Amino acid sequence: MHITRLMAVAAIVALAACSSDKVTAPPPPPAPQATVTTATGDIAAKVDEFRNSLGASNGGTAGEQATGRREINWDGAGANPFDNRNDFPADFFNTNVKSGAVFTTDGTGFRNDSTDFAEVNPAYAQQFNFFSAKKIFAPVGSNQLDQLFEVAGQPTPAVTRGIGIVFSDVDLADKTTIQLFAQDGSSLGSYSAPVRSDAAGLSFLGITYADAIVARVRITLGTGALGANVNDVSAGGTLDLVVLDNMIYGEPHKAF
Ligand SMILES: [Ca+2]
Ligand SMILES: [Ca+2]
Repeated sequence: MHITRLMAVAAIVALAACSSDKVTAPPPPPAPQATVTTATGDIAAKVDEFRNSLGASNGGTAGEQATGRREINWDGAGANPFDNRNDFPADFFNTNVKSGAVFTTDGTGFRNDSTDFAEVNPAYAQQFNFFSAKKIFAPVGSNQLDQLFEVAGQPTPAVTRGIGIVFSDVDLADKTTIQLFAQDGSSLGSYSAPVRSDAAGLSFLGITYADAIVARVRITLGTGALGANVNDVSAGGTLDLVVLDNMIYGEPHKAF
């Protein structure tokens, strides 16, 4: 009897503690609101709209700028020594050109290509197109790469408001994606590039936030890596092969 009464009291105390926790626990912070821009077919107007939403171009100006955007189009003469090879430097766009972007991949390298990757596989000349003439880009031995941000011209981690990417030859829905990560490594969300609407095959996907909260983006290109004997799903193959062209992102601001 006595023991039963004690247990009942203990249960009431435990319930009271639970109830008290519920009242005092702060509500979870709201998820940051993303603004998503997509286009396929004639994407030029939407790409310009996205550029303007980030502000004026800061080109390759070294040092953190207060506002504006950066853009990589792969076409500059400075990249010529690396064209059509498999060793494009991962930090080219914050050392040679000071645009605040560095790349990593689980593949074996990166390729900046002026031939629509025809030297990898002649069939690719019919698959891929550029948005900005005429070089396009892909990781080697993987269909995934990460972009990290640094203060322009410095090895200092940075965060950006967002990023937009032009993709070539998206055939399958929800396979070509941009996933964004905060400084603490948590995912802010994953978004899919639209399937191409015409033979020219370009798609655009851009994601921005009100504040610079993006420390890293993971870019997944279709369902497999390019290869000499690998054909696209639209050319008798089993994989959706996708490459990328212009990357447009908010000015990288020093991360704290
Ligand atoms: Ca280009
Ligand atoms: Ca494809």
